[in-house]
This record gives sequence, C-alpha cells and structure tokens, in this order.
Amino acid sequence: MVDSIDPTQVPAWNELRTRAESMSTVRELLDTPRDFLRTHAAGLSFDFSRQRIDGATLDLLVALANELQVELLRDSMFAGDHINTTEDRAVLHTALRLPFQAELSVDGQDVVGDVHDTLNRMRVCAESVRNGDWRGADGRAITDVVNIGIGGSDLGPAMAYRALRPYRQPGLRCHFVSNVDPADIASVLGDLDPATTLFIVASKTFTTQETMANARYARTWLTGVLGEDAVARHFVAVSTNQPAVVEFGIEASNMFGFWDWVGGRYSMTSAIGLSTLIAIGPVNFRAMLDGFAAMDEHFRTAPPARNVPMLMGLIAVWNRNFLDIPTTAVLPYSNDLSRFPAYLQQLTMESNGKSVRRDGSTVNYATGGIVWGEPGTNGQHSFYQLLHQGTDDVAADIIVVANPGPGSDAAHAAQHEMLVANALAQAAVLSCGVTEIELRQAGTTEDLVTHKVMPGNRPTTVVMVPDLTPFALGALIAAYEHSVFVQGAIWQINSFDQWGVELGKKVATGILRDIEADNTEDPDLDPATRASLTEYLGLRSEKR
Ligand code: G6Q
Repeated sequence: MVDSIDPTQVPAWNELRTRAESMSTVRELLDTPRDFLRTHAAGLSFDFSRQRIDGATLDLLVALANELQVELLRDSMFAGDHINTTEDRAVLHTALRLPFQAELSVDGQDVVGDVHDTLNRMRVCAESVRNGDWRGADGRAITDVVNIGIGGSDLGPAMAYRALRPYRQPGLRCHFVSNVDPADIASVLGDLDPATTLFIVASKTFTTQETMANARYARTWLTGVLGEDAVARHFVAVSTNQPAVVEFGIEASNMFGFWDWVGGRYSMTSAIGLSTLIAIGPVNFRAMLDGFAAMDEHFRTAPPARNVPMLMGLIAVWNRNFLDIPTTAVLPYSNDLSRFPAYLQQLTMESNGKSVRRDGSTVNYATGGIVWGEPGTNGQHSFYQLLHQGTDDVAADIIVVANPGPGSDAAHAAQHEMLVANALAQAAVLSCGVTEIELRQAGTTEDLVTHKVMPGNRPTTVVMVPDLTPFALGALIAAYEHSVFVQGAIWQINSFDQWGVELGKKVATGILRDIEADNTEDPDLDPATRASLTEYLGLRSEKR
C-alpha cells in the first residue's frame, strides 16, 4: 500500500507554483513548435498544444508524478491491491476488459475466468433476445428492453446506447429509467407493450431506493396485464446481491453478477453493460471492451511524457492547482455523444470530489474540479458566451469525430464537415482569442472594439476520434477513467469511494418515513428541513 504524502510539500509542487506565475499565454506558446504536446493512443489523437504549458512545465509535472508515486499506485491498481482503502477493496475495472487468454488472480480467485464466464452468460442472453428466441409470457419476441438503474448503473449504458446508435439492432429498442420521479418510468412504459418488454434491473447493491421503487412499479405494470408468472420471462437482474434479487422474484438463472472490486461509475464493462450488449451484439461489445483494453495497456506501459491518460491527468492538475481554473467544459462535437458530459460528470466528480487524503488528513489544496458540458454546436448558441468573454477561466475538452457514422451519404458527410469546422473554430478562439489590434485591422468601429475582444487563453484540448466505433468509444472512456486516476493519485485521495452519495441515500430514507407518518417533529432533522417538510405536507394533495 502506498502511504499518503502531502503533495504541496514535494519539490516539484513549489517549482510548478513559481512557473505558473510567469507562464506565457497560449497564443505566445503557439509561436514555437508544440509537437511534443500532440500524441496518439489506441487510434485516437490528443492535442494538448492549446494548453498553457511548455516543455519545462511538463517535465516538472512528470517529476511531480514521480515524487507522488503515481506509477506505483497505478501498478497496485492493475495488480488488484486493495487501493480503495476505506472500503478495503481492489479496484479492478481494467480486469473486465482483459482478453480470455490473460491471467490475473486476486485474493486467490481467477478473475479473468470469472469475468469471461459472466460475459458468456450475458452473450447467450443477448443473442436469444436479439434473434427472437427469448419469448415473453404470451410467446412473442422482445422488442423493447428497459434498463432500470441509477448513477453508475445507468449513465454508462445510457450514454453508450446513444453513442453507438449506428450499431444498434433495428427493431430492438432500449430505454433507460433512473429517476425516482414516477414521471420517468411512466413516460417510458406509456409507449410499451408488457408482452414484448424485458426489464433489466441493474443495481450492484439491489437496495437503492430509486431503482427498487422503479422495479416494483414495472413489476406491478407487467403483472397487472400478464400475471405473476410472467416475471420470470420479463425480468433479469444485474447485481452482486443474489438473495435480494431472488427475494424480488427474479430467478438466480436470470441474474448476472459482478464483484465488489467494480465501482458503480466504472461498471459499464461489467454485466451492467447487458443492455449495451443486447443493443449492439456480442461482436461490437467485444470491440468496445478491446478499445478499453487498448487504452488500459497504453496507460500501464507508455512512458509518462507520451502517456495520454497521464498527460490528461497532469494537465488537469496543472489547470486546477497552479492556474486556478476550477472547471472544465466537455464539448463533444457529436450528437451521438450527447450524454458523454453527464457520464464524465459522475466519473470525475464522484471520484475526485474529496477533501481528505487516503490517510484521512485534510487537504489544503484544490481537488476535483467541476465538469459539465453539452454537445457542440448547440452549446455555442448558449453558454459559450461566458467561455469566451466571462470573468472566469474555464478549460475545455473539444471532442471531434472525424467521420460521420456508417451509411451516411454525400449530403450527410458535407453537413458533418460544418460540424468539424465549428469545433476547430471554437478551439482556435478559446485558445487564441481576438485582440484589439486585430479588431481594428478588420475595421471594427471604435465604440465596439472592447466589446468584441476575446481574451482567449482558455486551455483547450482537442481529442480527435476517427470514427465513433465501439472500439473508439471504449478507448475514449478508458482515457478519461485513467486521467481521473492520475488526478486522484496526485491529490493523494481515494478516487474509489463515495461517502457523500451514501449519506444522501440514508437521510432520504429517514425523511420518507416522516412523510409517510405525517411527522413534522423529527428531532433528527434540522429546523430548515422540518419547515420544508411541514410546507410540503400542507401542500400535498389528498389524492394518494
Ligand atoms: C457509483 C456510485 C453510484 C451508484 C448508484 C447505484 O460509483 O456508487 O452512482 O452506482 O448509487 O447503486 P446501485 O448499483 O447499488 O443501485
């Protein structure tokens, strides 16, 4: 196990502080060759040349990673050591993507064998749904799959389903229900026929309030039409909690397991990906796993200065701790990646939104920044104004997909070029801006010059994906997963627990009991919450 170190006390940290004070602008930096900031991994290209960083700073960031033993912690993760210390668990999502021939045993257990056994069971299930062998209670084939899950049991599959739109099987639709707001499930079920619907109840713990409420709602909807016996043909579960699955009424043979070493937000390549596998089929699903695995291997073996996730993570730390930039906009120029910012929000903010180091000591430096975003070009017509001319510095990741999806005709391809032009234009303006001199040269009237100045200097990374294939999507996600790892390792925090999420679940359970009992006097609640509860109970309609 690697002990915690205070990163502000290692030599490279202080040297980086000094360098940040006199760092040139992106525009100035671009005057000298920046090829060392352009690199490739797993078929994707990553261009960091619009970041406010030079060669000497990069060397110092690599020294920082050395001094803080990032590679040692990385190797511990890949080996299956219990680096999630507060839950005493290994962190082995990388094992989910290993090929069949690989070998890895953890705590005496053959991990690769277990992973592939589950993958095979998932494949059999997916194929029978896809080819119509899986019959519903009245003998008809499945046309709609509803994944019921939340957080890590929803965001990855929901994102991938959209991202891999061209690879879906025609005539077979997936839907995603996550919110405990009954409007979510009601709006999905409203269009479906119970006899041709298969529910996947996806919950690692099988105790999550939202998921269990939605699963019960779905079961009532289904059995009301088809009877209790239909549950076996219309429900499968993905979980680590077999007793709870069986108690719900789902047969153990219809349950797909995973392991405590798969964190929720790192679980889309586990059985949590069952809906993805059903949608895109086993060959494409394996290609996605191979994309993840290719980036895993790159992260495990490439030297730090050419290692994409290492560079992404170190640059994120540079922006956050030394350039004092608190937020990063993720801007995919791909409509199919519309849920990617939401997915990354969970991945990064749930992992690195922590204020204590692994040893429990409080940090005295910034940790996980705020991540958000929307696909371009839509975002350009809303919040980009603040990115360009607001008073806060914002870093940006622009993700460009070079080619439109399979089957596009010439008109589609031409429109796609407009999309790419916009992405590159925004990268240029965010990083280089527009000066007063340029505006005057362009004939701008004097009274508008200051209004039209763009300071630029917003650190921007351009990620280029040749085609949004399953392989490329896997590689892209894994790059971000490992970038998050690097940031957490520098900050010496545990990126793999989520006590903030757990507390919310517990408090909501207590308040629900108060609501059900009309109790406005709960001494465990603070006065403001008691007042809000009283207000709510006064407004609540009798119709319930
Ligand atoms: C992810 C988090 C969280 C989790 C959900 C759902 O890392 O732990 O988002 O995935 O709370 O949990 P269950 O899968 O147990 O229902």
